Amino acid sequence: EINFFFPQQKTLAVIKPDAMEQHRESILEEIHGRGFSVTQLKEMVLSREMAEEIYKEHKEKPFFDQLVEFMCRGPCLMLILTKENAVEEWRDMMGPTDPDQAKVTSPNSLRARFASDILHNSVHGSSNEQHAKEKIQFIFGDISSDAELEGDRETDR
Ligand code: RTP
Ligand code: MG
Repeated sequence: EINFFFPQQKTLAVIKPDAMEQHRESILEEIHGRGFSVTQLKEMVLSREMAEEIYKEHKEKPFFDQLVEFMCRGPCLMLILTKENAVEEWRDMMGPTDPDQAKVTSPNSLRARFASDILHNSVHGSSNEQHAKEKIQFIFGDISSDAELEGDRETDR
């Protein structure tokens, strides 16, 4: 039997302030149900500066100020999700940015079910692996790889 090797990938997922009270548990259950490992998790109220950094690629967009304000209005849950193809799979689970579109094209997606509108759309996910690495580093600092963590545990015994 041939064993194919699928490398693990990490992505940054955020449960946005609009979804924290009502939908946080359902979203977490679904994340686990789809086979993601949550390798780090942190609840925090983002500062303006942090929200601007996370979304700096959108600095020139007309919705940038509203977006930053929204992201700072209450606690967010920041998660590192680990799985094969995690970036694409998490975006697939989220669905399109606009819930009105999501309801048509991806009715089972998180945004179709939990988002209120194109701004207040319940979840964030890195758009590519490079962004995932940068934003994870920004939010969580230097994280050891799982292999390194295993190694540490080995020497602790
Ligand atoms: P995200 O970055 O949060 O995962 O969302 P996304 O890739 O699906 O969408 P993106 O274009 O990166 O936009 C980032 C977030 O900005 C808000 N937005 N508002 N009012 C508007 O037209 C508008 N467009 C985008 C949403 O919160 C979106 O998720
Ligand atoms: Mg985006």
